[in-house]
Order: sequence, then structure tokens, then C-alpha cells
Amino acid sequence: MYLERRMNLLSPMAVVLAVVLAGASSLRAETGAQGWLRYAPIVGDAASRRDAIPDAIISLGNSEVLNSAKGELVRGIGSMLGKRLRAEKSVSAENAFVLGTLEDVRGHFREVESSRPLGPDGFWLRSVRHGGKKYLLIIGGNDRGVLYGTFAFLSRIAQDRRVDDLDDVGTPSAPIRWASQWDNLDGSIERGYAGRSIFFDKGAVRGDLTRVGEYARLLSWVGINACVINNVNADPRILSLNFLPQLARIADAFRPWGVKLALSVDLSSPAAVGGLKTFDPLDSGVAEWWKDKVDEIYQRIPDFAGFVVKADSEGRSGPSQYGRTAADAANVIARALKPHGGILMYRAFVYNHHLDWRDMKADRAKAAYDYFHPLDGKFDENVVLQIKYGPIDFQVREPASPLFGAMQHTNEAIELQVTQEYTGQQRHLCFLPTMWKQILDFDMHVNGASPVKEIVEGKTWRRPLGGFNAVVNVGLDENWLGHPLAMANLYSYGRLAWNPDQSTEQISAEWTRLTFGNNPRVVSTISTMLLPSWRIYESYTGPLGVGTLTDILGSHYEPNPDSAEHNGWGQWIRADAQGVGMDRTIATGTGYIGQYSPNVQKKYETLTACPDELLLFMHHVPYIYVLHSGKTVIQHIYDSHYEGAAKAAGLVGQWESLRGKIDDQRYEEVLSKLTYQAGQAIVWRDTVVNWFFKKSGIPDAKGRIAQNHNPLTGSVPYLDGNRNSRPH
Ligand code: GCV
Repeated sequence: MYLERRMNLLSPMAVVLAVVLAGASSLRAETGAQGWLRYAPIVGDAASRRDAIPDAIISLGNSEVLNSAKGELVRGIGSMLGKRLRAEKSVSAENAFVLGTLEDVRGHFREVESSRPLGPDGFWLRSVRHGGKKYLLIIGGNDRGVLYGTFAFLSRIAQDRRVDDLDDVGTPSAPIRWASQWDNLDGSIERGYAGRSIFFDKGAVRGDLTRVGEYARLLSWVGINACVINNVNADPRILSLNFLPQLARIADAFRPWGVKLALSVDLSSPAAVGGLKTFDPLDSGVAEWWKDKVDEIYQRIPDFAGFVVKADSEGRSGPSQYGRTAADAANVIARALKPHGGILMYRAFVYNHHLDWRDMKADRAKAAYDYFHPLDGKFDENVVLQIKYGPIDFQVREPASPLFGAMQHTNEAIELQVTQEYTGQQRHLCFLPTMWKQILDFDMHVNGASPVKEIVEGKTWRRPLGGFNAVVNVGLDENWLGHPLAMANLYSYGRLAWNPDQSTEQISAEWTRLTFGNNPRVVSTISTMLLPSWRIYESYTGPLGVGTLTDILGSHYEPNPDSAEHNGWGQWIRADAQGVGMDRTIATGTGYIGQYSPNVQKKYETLTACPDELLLFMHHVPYIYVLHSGKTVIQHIYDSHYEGAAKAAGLVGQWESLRGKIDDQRYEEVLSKLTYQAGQAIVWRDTVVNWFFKKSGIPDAKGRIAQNHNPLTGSVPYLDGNRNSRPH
């Protein structure tokens, strides 16, 4: 208002200057620490937005979560619209925000009496008129729902969307919407690419937990309701007595944001830190130990969410050491958690990493189904089987794990990976929701139409529990994930866990608006970069579902196709002089395809039906096999690598068109990452095409391969003579 009045009095020249300055100030340097929670001043029609906003705020309750909701509303409206809300104690005859649970709001507003049901964590934004006054009700199914509703309202403002006459209900898809960290007690993070742990340092919980609270606030905005803070390769000391008060401090930092604490635990803990001689899940002393330990935890942390267990996997202890099953192991802990409402997430990532690579029937992809399918129906009601999206391990392209369709008497959750272990480690732009959506929408055909998302939501088989857990691995880097654009993956994970039916276009535009502002050019350019970026990454790393061509025995980052073969890890690509790909057919291969329902088997079993994008995952074919696209396999490999690298270079130009439209700091950071990616894509391209050329002896029809060039030993010239560098 003040600025407007002043501008009316100014000369046209001064008005131009003022507008330029206002624009410039909105481009102040940003570190990315705020993520999508910037509450940047609205540059558009802020005045009319401001007028639609009441002056007062009343919170019907006084919990920590409600206080956060109230605080956020005051902070957000103040920062975005320059309006200071006045806190009032009770509802009176004046325009106001009213925040509360459905039960509490009903007591004041008859309009919501005959309301729709509002489940836990759900919210309802409702504008009502009452005695000539306007009220904006932010109603929750519980306190957390009120906070989510508040964030949803603020998100509307930040995106410059309409906020009058609201009648907007938000319902989460599933009760489990967790984030996981693979943080070690020494402060390192397994597969973390953005600095050290925000939780731990030198074997203890950090003294300053400011970043922990900020992380919880970001998670809460996208509807995440619990966070597992330590590596699934769990250090048993996390359950030792002296750790508990430290863990309680983390839970305290999470609590105002409705985020519950969860822990990864090692199955051997009763012996490792409990002093017992055994950790046999069927031993009564072991059951007693878990019960006492869990009671202790709940005494200090009454809203504790539960445990995640990785067992019998990659060298971890497990029930197999006592001839027991995963159900025995899961249930003994679940029974200790049950009286407190806690959940036990048991990971289905169980496989033998000493497979015989000479055995053409051996197949790591079959392991989870083979192990868990016979246990269906044997898990307690508060156990959830946590299943990685594909049957191998977070690869750039995998089919949906057949296990999703095989456990109708068991709760399930899908495990995704925000941290880009195999997808460019936050040095490459790779917007993963495009891939996640393909998996979530994939129809397993097990109970009529049964997409993976509905199975994990618990809808397909009416399961009481289910949902989502993603490995995030934020670190102490100011911008959380290292690459400013990687935060789009974290944001989208939360949004998809809340509602997997949302489109990636909608989510990416939303994230961009919140993160970089509402300039339509910025929004459309960044969305146009994000949306194809997963396919671009796939095309210059591992096309046709070939599996990993990365350095599987080491960093999981650089290209090294040889490392996939001839070892026990089972991520083989089976490339020889004639052809490539794993034969997983029922007819002649490992039989993996037989783990799907008949309708899905039909999609994959024959070469004619199998989609090109998964061909080499399902079949071994000659290099000269002709794809549906009309190209031979080998020519596709060559072309996709050249095209992918060219597209990666194109991202640089797209980003450069935004110079001056976003703040310099984030602009320069992203630019340097994309420039690096363009060079690294060339390293990938040249390594892979040379490797396949050497294997197959078939030249590129377009004559692009420089035969004597070895990109792994020499640096590669790119982008007008700049030298490509490797990450340290
Ligand atoms: C935490 C992959 C990763 C490991 C990870 C494991 C898992 O193998 O490379 O770092 O261990 O998955 O998900 O348990």
C-alpha cells in the first residue's frame, strides 16, 4: 500500500527505477538453504492478495505442532505479503484465520458440522462467512493436518494462486510417508553427496541441532511424517543406554514439525549391546530384551515411529544365522513396538552377493521374491515390508519389483532413493519422479487393475498400513543436497507420497515456483529441463534396461562396464562378442519373468512384446537384433549415447537463457554443475561406445567412434577446449 501510494506521486522515470530496484532486490543472492520454503515477497498483485487475507489469527489449541502452524502463518504472510497478523485468543466477530482440528473448529462453526470425514494428517481449507465476517478455517484431521493445511495455504500464496472462497481438502495417500538417512555415528553418510551428517559427529549426536529442525520443517511442508536418522547398515550402539537421551534431543527437534523419529537397528543388538549370548528371534530372552529396549525408548520418546531392519543382506546379521525366517525376526521386534503404536519396517533387500556368475540360471533379481513370497501372511499387523522399486538396486531403469504383486497378506511400502547413488550423485541433473511415476503407475494385474501405488497405499488388498520411504541423505551443505536442482527430487518425493496421482508436470512447476519464483519464463524453462533429464541421463549411461555400466565395485559413479561382470554381485549385463542382456525369460532364462502375474509375463516374455526400454533387462539378444524402433541394438546404444551427451550439453544453453532472471549465486552454481555434467556425459559416451565397439566389432553406422581414444586414462576435450575434470 505504502509503496503504491508513493509510486502514484513519483515521476514516470522514478517509477521505472523503483520497479527495476524491486526486481533486483527479489534477485538477492540465495544459498538454497531455504529450499522451497523461501516466503519470497510476492512481486505481482500483492495488494489484492493482501486484502483477501484476514487480520487476525486464532489457534484452537496449544500443542507444539499447532504453534508451528501459527508461527508459519504469521511468518509466511508477513514475508510474502508484508502483512502482520494479530494473534487473538478466541473467536470473535472479526475477519480471522482459525486453526484447529475438525472437532475443535466444529464447536465454533456450524458450517463444518456436517462435514466430510477428515482422516489423520488430512486438512481442509475452508472460507466461511459468519455474522458478516470472513473466516479462513485451516482444519486438520489432527494437529499435524492443521500444519499441513497451513503449508498448503502458504504454498498457494507463494505460487500467486487465488486464496479467496477456498474449499480445498487434502488427504494423504498412505499413513507411512517416511524419509531415511544413511548417516553413520561418526558423521559420514553412506551414499551421501552433500557433506557430513546433520545428526551425528564423532560417535555422538551433534550439540547444535538447528539444521535438524530446519530439515524437519522442509519435510513437513511436503507431508513427510517420520524420519529414520541412521544408516540401515546400523551401528548397534544406537541402542545403547547412553545414546537414548541424545536421540530424544533429535525427536524434540523434529516434534514441532510433526515429524516422528525412527531408527535403523541391527538384528544382533541383543548380543552386540545387550550382553546376551544370542540374538535368535525365537529366544525368550531376546524377546524380553527387545521389549525392555522399546519400553525404554517410548519412555523418553513417546511419539517414536518405529524401526527399519536390514538383515541377511550384504553381510549384515540376520535370522538365517539361527535357521529362522524374516517373519520371525520382524515379529519379535514388532511385538515389542505394538503396545506403543510403533511400526517395524523390514527391508526386502535380501540377496546373496556371492552368486556364481558362471551359472546362467543364477539371478539376483529373483532373490527378494524367492525369499519373501513364501512368508506372505506370516508377518504381524504392524510389520511393513519395505521393497525397493526395482528388483536390483536403485538403477536408472528397472521394472517394478515383482514382489509388490506377491504379498497380499502383508503390508508393503515402496523404497525410493532421492540421493542419486546410481543416477549421477547430484553432480548430474536427473529428475527422478518421472521414473518413480512409471513404477507407481505400473499395473501388476494381481487383483483387477492394481498399480503399484495402490498396492503400497493398502488399497488393493485392504491392508491397514503401507506407504513410502525414500533414502534422502541431506548433509551439512548449505543447500542440503549439493545440486540446487536436486532438491526437486526431495520435494517431489514428498508430494508423490502424499498423492501419487499428481503429474510430474504439475509437481515440477510447483517446485520451481516455490524455489525460483513465478516468472513464467523461469518456470517453463526449468520444467523443460527437469522433465526429460532422467531420460537424458539414462541415454548416455545405460539404455535399453541394460543395467548398470557404472563402477559397480567402487563409487557407483563413473563408467566402467567391465566391473558389472565376473563377480558375485549379480548385476551382470552378459555382454559377449555376439550379444548382450540377461535372459530372464521363463522359456530359456532365469525364470524371473515367471514371478509376475500372467498378464505382466505376457508383456515381457516374448521379444515381440517386450518394450525396448527393458529389452536387455529381460532378454539376451544379438547386437544386430532389430528393436521396435527399427534400429539394431548396437546402433541404438551408439546413437543414444551421442544423443544423450548432446542433450546434456543442451541443458547448459537452456539454463543460460535464465541469466539475470534468477539470483546470481544459484544461477552460477547450477551453471557450473551443468557444465561439468556436459563434460562427464562425454566421458560416459566415449567409454561406453568404445567398450561396445570393442566387444561387438560392429562399427557405428555414423562413423563417430575414435578408435584409439581411451577416455578413462586421458582427459577429454569438450566445450571449446575446456578440459573435463573428474570428481574428487
Ligand atoms: C546402505 C546398495 C548401496 C549400499 C546400501 C544398500 C542398501 O547396495 O550401494 O550402500 O547400503 O544398497 O540399500 O542396503
